[in-house]
Amino acid sequence: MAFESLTDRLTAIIKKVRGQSYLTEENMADMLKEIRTALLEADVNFKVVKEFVNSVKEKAIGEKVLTKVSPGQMIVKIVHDEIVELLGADQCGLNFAPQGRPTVIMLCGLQGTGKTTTAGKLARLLKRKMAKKVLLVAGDVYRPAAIDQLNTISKQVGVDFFSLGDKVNPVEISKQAVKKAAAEKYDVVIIDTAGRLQIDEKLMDELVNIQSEVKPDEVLLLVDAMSGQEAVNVAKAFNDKLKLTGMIMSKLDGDSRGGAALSIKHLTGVPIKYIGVGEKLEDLEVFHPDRMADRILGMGDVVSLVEKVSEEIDEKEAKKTVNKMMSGNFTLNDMLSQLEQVKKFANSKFLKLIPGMSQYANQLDTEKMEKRIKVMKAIIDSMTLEEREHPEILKNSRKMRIASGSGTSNQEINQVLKQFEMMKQQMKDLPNMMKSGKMQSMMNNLNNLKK
Ligand SMILES: Nc1nc2c(ncn2[C@@H]2O[C@H](COP(=O)(O)OP(=O)(O)OP(=O)(O)O)[C@@H](O)[C@H]2O)c(=O)[nH]1
Ligand SMILES: [Mg+2]
Repeated sequence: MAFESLTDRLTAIIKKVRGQSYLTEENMADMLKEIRTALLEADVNFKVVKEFVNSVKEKAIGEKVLTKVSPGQMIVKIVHDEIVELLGADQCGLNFAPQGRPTVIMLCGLQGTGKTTTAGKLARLLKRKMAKKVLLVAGDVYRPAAIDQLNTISKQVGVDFFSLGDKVNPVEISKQAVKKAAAEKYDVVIIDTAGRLQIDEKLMDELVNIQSEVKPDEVLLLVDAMSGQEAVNVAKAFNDKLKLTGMIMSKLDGDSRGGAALSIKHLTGVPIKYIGVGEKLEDLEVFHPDRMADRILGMGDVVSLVEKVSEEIDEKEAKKTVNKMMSGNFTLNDMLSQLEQVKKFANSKFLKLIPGMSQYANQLDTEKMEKRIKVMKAIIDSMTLEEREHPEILKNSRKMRIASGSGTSNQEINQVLKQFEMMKQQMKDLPNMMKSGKMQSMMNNLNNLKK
């Protein structure tokens, strides 16, 4: 069962209780049972689930529920706080070395968990957000092309790259890299290491040797969110040998079993420091337990939403469009840029983070939307400025010209115009729709783009 479904499920459960004025033993038992099932299906370890459910129950019963707060609100808060507690009450950043020597970060984990990609993501983050001078070190000499992969990534990020080829052993490579970094005043050294399909002695010994040679400030384990329960055993094994300082859960964007995050934290005590939310180098986020709990509960993650949006969408541009939309001066050009943003939005999984919107996120088919937007763009590009501002002047002769200019048909142009009229109308109605919960009809219309 997917991580998203856990969100949906808990949302549904809480909705049930929300409607009731009293929290009875009976309706709480139902809810706890469903929470239990949902957590188990989301791959949270059964021991963790048992403790979790018990502690929610204890707290709920212990509290006086018949106060000003509604029972529903209370349960939401208790469940929320429990999840935060389970994930680690505070967010924790990276440990940096004291002034005068570079911080050394070693990434480890099974094959394909995202070590190399995350090395690049971390380098990008450290460079851009903290202005650090970073050296990426190719410590995987076994997989063919691993060195090239990291080299390419380092170029994309714009940080330096260190390799001694594939004939020197990774312990020596790491040692020399750190030496160079100290001499050349790098702030951070990130060592990418080799992965294995399963934990094996040789891999572990090598990692232990690198660790004792260069004494990393951070030993971070990459855990693939899709790997489910098994991830717990892997994390335990790595932690036993290496005393991990943290873990990074990758692929939380996918159809992932995020329940493992809860279990690993609970069973190993190793804090989750970052999460990977996509294949691109910017898809790394600081892990916030409270936000994650909000997300699990479907309450929306407004803070990280705002951060992301302001990073990727030009706020002024968006404001201009919104004002235009609301005032009714919405043009074809606006529609195009609007759809581009919606697409960006849906692609970046923003939708899931907006309170109440997670249930709609899966309904958007972004690929088809993309194709449709291309056609639309071709059509609009073939219009004159006047036509774009006043599509009502588009009669047959003009449409024929546009069709041949854009390689589309009369019918497709009519579709775009119809879509435009619809959106224009909806944009005017948007404030009311938000209030009256008519978002579904808007989603249906967005999906009309699919054809
Ligand atoms: N969707 C998604 N894909 C990711 C994420 N992180 C990594 N990937 C993808 O996972 C695949 C494996 O990533 P790598 O970084 O090469 O993994 P690795 O641990 O270095 O693999 P080995 O070196 O072979 O052990 C690549 O296709 C990445 O693009 C993530 O957060 N989300
Ligand atoms: Mg790799």
